Amino acid sequence: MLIKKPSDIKSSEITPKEIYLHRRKFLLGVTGWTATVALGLMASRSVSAAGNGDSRAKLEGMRKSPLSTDEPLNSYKQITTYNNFYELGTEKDSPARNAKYLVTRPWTVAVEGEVKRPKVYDIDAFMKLSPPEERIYRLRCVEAWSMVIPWVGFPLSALIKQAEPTSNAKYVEFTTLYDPKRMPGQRRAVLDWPYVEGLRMDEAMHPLTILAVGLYGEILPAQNGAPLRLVVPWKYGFKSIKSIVRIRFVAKQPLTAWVKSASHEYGFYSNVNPEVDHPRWSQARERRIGELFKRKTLMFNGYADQVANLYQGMDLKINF
Ligand SMILES: Nc1nc2c(c(=O)[nH]1)N[C@H]1C(S)=C(S)[C@@H](COP(=O)(O)O)O[C@H]1N2
Ligand SMILES: [Mo]
Repeated sequence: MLIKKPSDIKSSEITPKEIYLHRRKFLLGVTGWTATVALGLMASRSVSAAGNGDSRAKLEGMRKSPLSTDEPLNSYKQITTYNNFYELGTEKDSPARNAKYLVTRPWTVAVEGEVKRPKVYDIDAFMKLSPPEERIYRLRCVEAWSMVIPWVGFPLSALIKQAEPTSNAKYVEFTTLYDPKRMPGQRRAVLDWPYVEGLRMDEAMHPLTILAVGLYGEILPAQNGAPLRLVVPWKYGFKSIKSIVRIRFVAKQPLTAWVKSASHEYGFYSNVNPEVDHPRWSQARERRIGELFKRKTLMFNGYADQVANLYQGMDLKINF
């Protein structure tokens, strides 16, 4: 059986981390490449489950990634109940409470713009584009807290290679679903909906940049951006846009939702940088969710060795 129902599995919030890690090693070691198939089957099975808001469909066979951090993980409960997802409400616990509204089937992802092979994918086909990996990344929110999250996903570069961008493509623009029925937070003008984010092409192609479809070995819960979200670990969390319906290749730097709403506070790059404060608070330190004392924030969220070269010659105080 590739798919386990919730009743067959111990939920990771009650599984001690050591056991989870052990089980993970086992799964990663044994099953290997059946993952793509598992994902596809899982995705079709989850059609009904996705609607009732409590699906815990298991993904198996993920490959382990050398790009993962070995820091202690935040718990499944922390990761799924302390969220920023304004389309599902602005309190930290509202995305989990409103998750039931975000029905994720049917769902399509349009890949378009400056590409030789534009395509509208059904989400289940999209998830089979590339074998999923487990990627344990730090996530640093601009609000000066952080978590360590075991994502499941594949490099954005795999999609980009399939789409074959033209030489005009300099940036990638991502757009979240606009549907106030499924995203009740969009009934209030908190942001100019839909949420839009963007990356420069070299950032999008970087091996650390992934499209996530799961976490803790299970399909992504709605509150974490189901069915598909971006994860860019060296940037503030808001760059990691959730519930994507469109990926567009463009010549000009996209006008992102946060730059549009407050360009003096949020820049296009938004690289984690302890030396550049937010106008209203310091970015020098952060609170790891679950810990008592603050820790120092690291340049590029600790990924400087891998990404600093992308910004050589740029003034990161101007390009914040
Ligand atoms: N569409 C959309 N994507 C979003 C957000 C949002 O409000 N809407 N919040 C961002 C912010 S501020 C953070 S910190 C991360 C949080 O991701 P998580 O809830 O999975 O930890 O999602 C980001 N992606
Ligand atoms: Mo954030």
